[in-house]
Amino acid sequence: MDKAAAKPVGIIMGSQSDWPTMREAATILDELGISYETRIVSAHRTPDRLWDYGKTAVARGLKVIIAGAGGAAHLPGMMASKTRVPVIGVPVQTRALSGVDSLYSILQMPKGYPVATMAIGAAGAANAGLMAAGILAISDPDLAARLDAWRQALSDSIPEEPKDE
Ligand code: RP5
Repeated sequence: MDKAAAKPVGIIMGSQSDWPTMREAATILDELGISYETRIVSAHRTPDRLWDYGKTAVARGLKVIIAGAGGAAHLPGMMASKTRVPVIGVPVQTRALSGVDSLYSILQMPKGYPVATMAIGAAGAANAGLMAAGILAISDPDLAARLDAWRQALSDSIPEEPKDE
């Protein structure tokens, strides 16, 4: 396989219902010109797919995996157990427990298999995209410049004083 042409980021999620949240990560990657793939990979409903994805991640040239799931959110941790590719976990907000269930399911990994856990919901997904960009920027000066510009633009957009709505 031509690793130079491989997509460096995999965005995976437990369900189609996670996509509105995980799209926030994809939007950031689009803005920064980072290519990625998207897959539905459920720890519970498609465990063989999870296994195959983790087993082939390094060989396929993935550099970072962003994994979002809700409820009993085992996908990020199981993926981290299967590949040394860094996994960034996004706790998807749930109706029953507001995503605290997702957060706790992703956060408390046992020593040896880390998941970089983001905030619950859309902000967490966007930050996962930015975290992935930061990791890739370590060895990509052009991307580093784009990320610096993105951060500066956000900073510049914040007014110094509040105004009446
Ligand atoms: C998890 O269960 C998924 O990540 C999703 O957040 C949640 C609910 O999935 P659906 O019932 O909407 O498919 O596995």
